[in-house]
Parts: sequence; C-alpha cells; structure tokens
Amino acid sequence: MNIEDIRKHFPILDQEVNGRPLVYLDSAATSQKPVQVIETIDQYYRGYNSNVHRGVHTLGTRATDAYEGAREKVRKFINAKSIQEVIFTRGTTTALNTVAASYAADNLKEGDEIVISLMEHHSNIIPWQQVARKTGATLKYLELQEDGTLSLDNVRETITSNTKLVSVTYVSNVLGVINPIKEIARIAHENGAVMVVDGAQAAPHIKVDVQDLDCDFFAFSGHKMCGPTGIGVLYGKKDLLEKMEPIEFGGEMIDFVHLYESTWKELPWKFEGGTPIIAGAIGLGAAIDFLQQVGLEKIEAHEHKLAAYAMEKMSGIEGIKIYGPKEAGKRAGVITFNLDDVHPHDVATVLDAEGIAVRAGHHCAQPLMRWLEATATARASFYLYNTEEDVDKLVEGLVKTKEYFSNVF
Ligand code: 7TS
Repeated sequence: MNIEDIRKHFPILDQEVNGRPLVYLDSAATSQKPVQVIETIDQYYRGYNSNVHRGVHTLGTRATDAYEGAREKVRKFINAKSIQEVIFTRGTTTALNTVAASYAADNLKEGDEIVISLMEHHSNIIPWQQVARKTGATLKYLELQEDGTLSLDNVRETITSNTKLVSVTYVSNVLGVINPIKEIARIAHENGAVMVVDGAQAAPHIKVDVQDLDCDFFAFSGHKMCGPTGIGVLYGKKDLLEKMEPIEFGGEMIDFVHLYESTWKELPWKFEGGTPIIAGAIGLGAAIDFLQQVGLEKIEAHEHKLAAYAMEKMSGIEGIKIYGPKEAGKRAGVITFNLDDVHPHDVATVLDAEGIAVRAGHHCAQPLMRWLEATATARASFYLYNTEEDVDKLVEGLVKTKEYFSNVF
C-alpha cells in the first residue's frame, strides 16, 4: 500500500478545517481510524450485537467468537505465548493501574524500591506513587542525559537488589525517545525485579515482541493504533498473572459464588469482571489486521523518514527550540518544540486556523516538563497517513505564527 492508498482508508482526513485541508499531527494523543475499523464496529452493532460468554444463542456465539478472535489477534501481534496472557482493559492507564493495584500492592513492602524514569507519562508515575504510599516502598527515578535519553550506566546504578519493580516507557510521548527496553529488562531481572513496560507509544509504531523483550508486563491502548477508544491490553507472563488477585469483582470473572466466598475463572477472564468491551476489542482486532496489512516495519520506516525530514525543516526556523535527541534515528515520529517566547497554546491556535492540528500543554508529563525547564510545549506527532507535504505545511504555519507574533509585540 502506498501513502495515497493508505490515506484513502481514513475518511476523516479528507476534510477542510477552518477553510484549509486538515493536517492531522496529533496521533500521539489519538490516531485516526481506518474504514475497516469503523465498518467492523458498525457490523457488530447492526448484525450480531450480543453479550459474550453466556448462553447458547447464535448471536451470542458470534459475538463471543469475534471477541475471543480479537484476543488471538492481539496475542500474535505482540507474540505472547498464550491468549491467557492477554487481558483486555480500558487502555494503558487501566492496564498499569491493574499491575500496581494487584501485583505491586500485594508483593511490595517497606524497604523495597520501585524504579521509573523522569520521562514517564502520568499514567506510569501516579500508580507507583500510590503503591509506594500504601506499601512503604520507595520510588526512585532514572535520570535523563542531556539529550533526554536514558543511560544504561545510570540504569545499572539505580536498579539494585532492593528494586522489586521497574516500569519504563518504550517510547516517550514527549521526546519521541525509544528506550532500550530489552537491556533494562535484563538488568531488572539480574536484580530480581519485575519489568513493566508502558507500550502506549510503541505498539502503534514499532514491532513489539514481548518474548524477545522478556518483559513481565506490557500495557498499550487501542485508540493510538487505529483502534477505537475504551479498549487496551495488559500483557502479563502467565506465572505472574496466575498468582495475582483480580482487582474488579462481579459478573464474568467468577467460577463459583458461595455465600461467603467465591472462586475465580481461569486466565485471562478472572481479570475481566463485568460485561467486557466487546465492540472495542473487535474493533482493535480490525485495527491490528489493518496495521499488519500495511506492515509494522514499513510504518516504522515511514515515521523515521518523516521525523528526519521534519527535524531538518523545522531546525531551519529561527527561534525554534526542539526538545530531545537531534539524531532522527533515536526517536519515533514525535517532535516537541517551542517557538521563541510564543506560548505553545498560541502556536497551536494559529496552526489550527491553518487547518493544522498539534497538541500543546504539558502532555501529561509534568516531571519531564520541569526537567526540560518548560511549563508547556507544542508537539507534532506523525503516523502512517502523514506526508512530507504535511511537514511542509507545519513549517509554513510556524513561519506564519512567528510573523504574526512579531507584529503583535
Ligand atoms: N503512556 C504513554 C506513554 C502515553 O503517551 C499515554 C497517552 C498513556 C500512557 C495513557 O494512555 P491512555 O490511552 O490510557 O490515556 N498519551 C497521550 C498524549 O501524549 N496525549 O494525549 C494522550
């Protein structure tokens, strides 16, 4: 599929915003959805909407087959050993909170250490703060080098035999940095700690192999990878998940309910209390089919090329400050920047008038913002449907923004 073919699959891109063709550069917040995903959800609601795992009627069986079929697609997508290791959640946030509230809350105690990094999204900070508060464990941070990358020396110094859990993002949603997860997992294991990976910005963009990474838990969201909102995945190694307690109790997740005690279903269903996110999971399955049809390697290469092109073009704008590594090879398709003293919200507003969607703010990473000594930044993020022309329009928009504000002040 070439880029024109890919774009044809995304009807939303073919529209004008504020009288200009839409340039969507906010895929790190949420990606657009191809027709396959929209139609798959539509077909479910029109054709076989039904609850799953109960009863024997035909629609129920079709819905169950589609829901469990989506789980198998996810298993293959991340190369998990078994579908028992694939838990559907509401998204990355819920997946990370599940590990914190179940595994960490039950296994950590005073004197134990949790290691995360300074570049984490709030969803990979606050659950561990809560665990630390409740268990008496200590939260420690991996430091960043000058260009915003992690150093393995610092990883080796920070992770010790007291470390019981390490949780690091695979790809930063602010700096686009790709972290050496496999090496960090090895260091965590050498010290007897479990390795949790926030894969929210990785799963959409790079081929993930949880067995090769040898991580213990891996969390990601469907909506950032062409799927619907409200669905995500927690991968966990079976031997760990088996020992963990569910965090939501009720229908769907039980085997037998007695008056004063109950038993749980086997994995992965013991972690999916209540009616599951049926349409979401089926939609995520369609998104995975689409991404595989295009090819993850191709998507990754396309984004690296676009990021390199954007870095080169944007660096030419006088007064721009681009955060993170200069080498495009070290980053995914995310470019965070500030333009002179113009507030990033103003940058985003002027760009919006040009039909260009970027995000401005702290990107749910306030500790990283403090480290960058910025209260806020603007961020352009690319996906498989973006083109060099989109980058050119962004650069033109930024030049206009500069001119506009130099006339105002
Ligand atoms: N982790 C990372 C690295 C993220 O980028 C995000 C969302 C999350 C966790 C949380 O994912 P959720 O699907 O549970 O919300 N990041 C962003 C962003 O960069 N802009 O909007 C949401």
